[in-house]
Amino acid sequence: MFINNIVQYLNTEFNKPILLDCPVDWQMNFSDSASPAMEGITNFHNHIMVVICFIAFFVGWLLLNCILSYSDNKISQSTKFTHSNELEIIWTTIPALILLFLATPSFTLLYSMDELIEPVINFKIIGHQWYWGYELSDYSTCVTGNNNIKYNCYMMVLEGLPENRKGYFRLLETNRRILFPVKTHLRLYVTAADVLHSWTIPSFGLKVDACPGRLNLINLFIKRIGLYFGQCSEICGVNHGFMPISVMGVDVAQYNSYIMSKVNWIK
Ligand SMILES: [Cu+2]
Repeated sequence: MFINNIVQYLNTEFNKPILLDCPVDWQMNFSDSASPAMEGITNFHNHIMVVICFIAFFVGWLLLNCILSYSDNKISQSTKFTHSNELEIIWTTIPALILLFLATPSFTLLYSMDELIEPVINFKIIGHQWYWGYELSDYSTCVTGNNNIKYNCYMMVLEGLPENRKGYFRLLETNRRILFPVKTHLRLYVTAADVLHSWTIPSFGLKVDACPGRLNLINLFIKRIGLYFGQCSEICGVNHGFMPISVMGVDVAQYNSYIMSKVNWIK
């Protein structure tokens, strides 16, 4: 009963809901990446895990050796060892080199995510207690010669989902899905109307604080068509867990026809 025309439009277009990036039971790893930023994060995670495993095993081995060598019956041998310049140099330089080895890709990733690229579309995101509001102004005006597109996305309750509920997710579906074109540079402006919120989509590697009175901007480049989910990630009140984000990445042509069809769709 809450299904609006966007969902219907998408469903008729694709003939079925596309399920690419939903969370799965007992998920251990990241969501599949859908943006260069998330690819970078996943690669960095893999890189750092190698170092973490090495350190964990090495420190574990050292501890075990200490326990075995410094036992009561060997204490006379170990007390003779008091000082070593060589050892101090080694245990200072090696961790410093490891930190350098981690810092280089970390900063590279951080600054590459902050890079400002001329966006095709500017999109405003406003956090409310407890739903998300969206605004598209420049692009819709440009394409349609008309007004802004503004809408709010509320979570769909279980009873609001379609009959069979197949392909729909409890606590993740919204009455309207945000539509983004893929392979297009987007810029998101994130703010809040009341308290702190955080707009998050794990598959995009995005997490932007929505602060009242402040505009945070972030770039987004979606690499593939799909349905992406996220949730508010800054505790914002009693219904914080019930303001999900549902994004559909579609072809540019499809996106344009959607914008054209929404010329008078202003709320
Ligand atoms: Cu929240």
